[in-house]
Amino acid sequence: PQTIYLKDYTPFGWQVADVHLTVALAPNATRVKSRIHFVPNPNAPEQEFFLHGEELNLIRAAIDGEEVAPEITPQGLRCKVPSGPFLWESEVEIAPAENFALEGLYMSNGMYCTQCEAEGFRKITYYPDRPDVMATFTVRIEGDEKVKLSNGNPTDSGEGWAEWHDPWPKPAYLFALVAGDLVNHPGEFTTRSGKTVELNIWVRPGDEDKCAFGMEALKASMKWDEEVYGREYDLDIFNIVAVDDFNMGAMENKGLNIFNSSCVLASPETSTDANFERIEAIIAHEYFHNWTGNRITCRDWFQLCLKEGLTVFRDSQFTSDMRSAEVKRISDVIDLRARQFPEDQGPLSHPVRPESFQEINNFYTATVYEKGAEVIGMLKRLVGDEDYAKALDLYFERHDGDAATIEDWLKVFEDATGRDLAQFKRWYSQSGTPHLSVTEDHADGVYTLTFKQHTPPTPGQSEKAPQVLPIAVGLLNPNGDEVVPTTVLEMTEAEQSFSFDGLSSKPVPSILRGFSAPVVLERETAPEEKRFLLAHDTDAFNRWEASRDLARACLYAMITEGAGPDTAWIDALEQVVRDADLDPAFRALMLSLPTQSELVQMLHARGVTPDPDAIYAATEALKNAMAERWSALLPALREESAVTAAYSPDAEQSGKRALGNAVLALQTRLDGGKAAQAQYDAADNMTMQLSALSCLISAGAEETALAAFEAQWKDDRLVMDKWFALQVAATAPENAATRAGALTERADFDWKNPNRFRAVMGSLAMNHAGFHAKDGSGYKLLADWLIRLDEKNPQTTARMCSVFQTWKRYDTQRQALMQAELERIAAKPGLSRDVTEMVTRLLS
Ligand code: BAL
Ligand code: ZN
Repeated sequence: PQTIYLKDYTPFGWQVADVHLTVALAPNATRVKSRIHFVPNPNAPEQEFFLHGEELNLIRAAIDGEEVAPEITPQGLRCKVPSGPFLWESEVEIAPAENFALEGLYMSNGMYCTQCEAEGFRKITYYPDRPDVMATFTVRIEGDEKVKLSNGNPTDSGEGWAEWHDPWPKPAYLFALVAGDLVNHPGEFTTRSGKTVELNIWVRPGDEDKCAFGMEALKASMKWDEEVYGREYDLDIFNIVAVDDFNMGAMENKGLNIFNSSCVLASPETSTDANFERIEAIIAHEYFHNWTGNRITCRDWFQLCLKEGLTVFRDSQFTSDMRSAEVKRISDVIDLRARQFPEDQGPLSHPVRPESFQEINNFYTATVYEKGAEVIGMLKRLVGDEDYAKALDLYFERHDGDAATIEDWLKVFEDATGRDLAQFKRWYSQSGTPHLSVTEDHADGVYTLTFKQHTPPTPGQSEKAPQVLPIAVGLLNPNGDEVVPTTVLEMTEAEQSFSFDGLSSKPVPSILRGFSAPVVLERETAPEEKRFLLAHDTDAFNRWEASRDLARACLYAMITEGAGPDTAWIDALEQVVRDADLDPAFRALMLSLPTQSELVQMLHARGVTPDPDAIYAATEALKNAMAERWSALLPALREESAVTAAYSPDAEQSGKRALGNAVLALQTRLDGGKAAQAQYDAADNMTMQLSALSCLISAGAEETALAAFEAQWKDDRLVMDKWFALQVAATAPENAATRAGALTERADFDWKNPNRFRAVMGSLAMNHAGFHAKDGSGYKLLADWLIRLDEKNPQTTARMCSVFQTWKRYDTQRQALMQAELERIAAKPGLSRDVTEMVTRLLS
């Protein structure tokens, strides 16, 4: 496959004045006619006229009304064109019913829908399918389907046809079309300038009762973006459509957002609290793209983080405002460490703005999204809230209607704040996770912290330069009072000291408050100091982190030295967990132990080969010790966290349920599932039902509940995804691969549906010791299915290959087994470009 480089960027030779499409729908023979006005681009070098196009059957092409015979290649077509402006017309035929890649125009449960980002539009018609070519679109849809939707505003319709016009110039990746027998949940929003916007969530008949929450989340997002970023909606209508077969979570097509049904449909009976929160965040994320992504888009796909990092940052701000900012921050860091850190520290490591790719779909990663958002968080911390707001205003003012770059983005901050961001820009070009170490000194009333940073080499980058690190620090005196409130130290050197005067006694530092930079903090601290911070730190993140550090240290000793559980930590934690003045959601997070992925990273960083079975055994032993030590406390905690009011997915109730269910998991270790069975039987919402089921599976006491759950929910695809997933994720490691394999034998294992495939195979990878079973059965099962799925859906297959990204960290036997599976995948004849790139990088 061809490698594409950022340095080779060249503008397209023509601008597109407007696009008219007529799409005549038929499952196996949809006809797409295009009429496109091209005008030579004065800012582009001379070039041949090339339009992208893949898997299209060209029926006719004409220039200014005269038929032409272009040269067709697997990637598109070349044609001789006039030197001035001209009208291009083409007609192609495509088969949406045979499109299982779910890119371009395809069918899902009888409805037509599209996914064009990144490069799917070229599977619909011949076009310069690149984000810097922006045009207005007029779309006519012909077909018998009751509902026919496209971008922009509806302009006209009649029996068997509907027309839409999008007045905002956009790249082709934001094109969308939906047609089907759908029903809508309507709503309305009045913008701050008094314009009424029609809102709809379109679903399959039967799902109408699962739209109300999404609609409220949409309205809240629209209001929030006006209040916080001054951004108003710009069309008469905003449509959301739920689709069952979808590769990603959702897509921000202009005025017509298409959602994986799992990311929009919600009801208390079928969705967990976590589902509700995620749905709220994704609806906000896609809506926020209307400005950060659509009105201002990316010049090329290397700039993906320009819209994704910023929009993830914005949606995390939104969730922080809607719920608890502290809980959101801790949850984001758990996620960053579980997904982005391993990526940044392994063979798939790449900069937030990559400089080359073969298949752009492989770069919709935690690095581009989540580290991209962290970079913006650091920028905001460095310039301050006021200057951040000034810079964003300037960004919207200066670049509205542009296809912009990271250079444009940083220039706005430089111009708005007078700062030089040349060094800060390394966050976009340098891959890898910086390690930050710190030593302290106290003499003559002066307390000094000395930091050292270094970033280990990553693929293609052996030498690393120092990054700009905003290090938020607070100091506590020995009584636990804060003597220096949170202060941001700006580190720019490889080694740098910062001093604080007037401190007669040596303070206790709270370093990297709020996880102010995405680094690995290396600091050997006495357990007493950690317990002190656990008890006294005013920064919620660092309070949580102090406990996490103690848990990591305890598990390290258990794994490597066969030590027993750290009862001093368990007792210190108890004080926090039983503190009724603290948010129950925070207390629930305090109860969660380091993820297996986090432990693998820690062991690897300390030169210990991680043994998945030992990690599992130590974690189990620690949980058992917590349960036993707190046997009297647990029932009281569950009572305290009981919710008696009618179900609401709000932060308050869901926090209580999170605490209660974390406690239930511990209780199950003492009673073998008795309390869990009682909760299962009494549950009237999915959060309580599913947590109870999870506990029963962990206890090996699930047979009755599992069957009851299946009988109750067999007709609900999204709930059954949970049933599939939980059995594999929560089962004992020795059963995981067998169980996953057995589930794939079922008639309702619809493996072409990405949600169902991920429910089983993604959960297998999540069952760490199960996936890494010594006999290689987990690896083999997954590889068998990846090979099979690649023939239908390369994008989902390629994403799932990343579960092998830590393969070189394990013992030689496991390494050899994983390498063999990766090589088996690589050797598959006809392997997709997507998967070829992934396995090549993994094996390099
Ligand atoms: N643009 C792809 C889906 C998302 O990030 O919103
Ligand atoms: Zn996005």
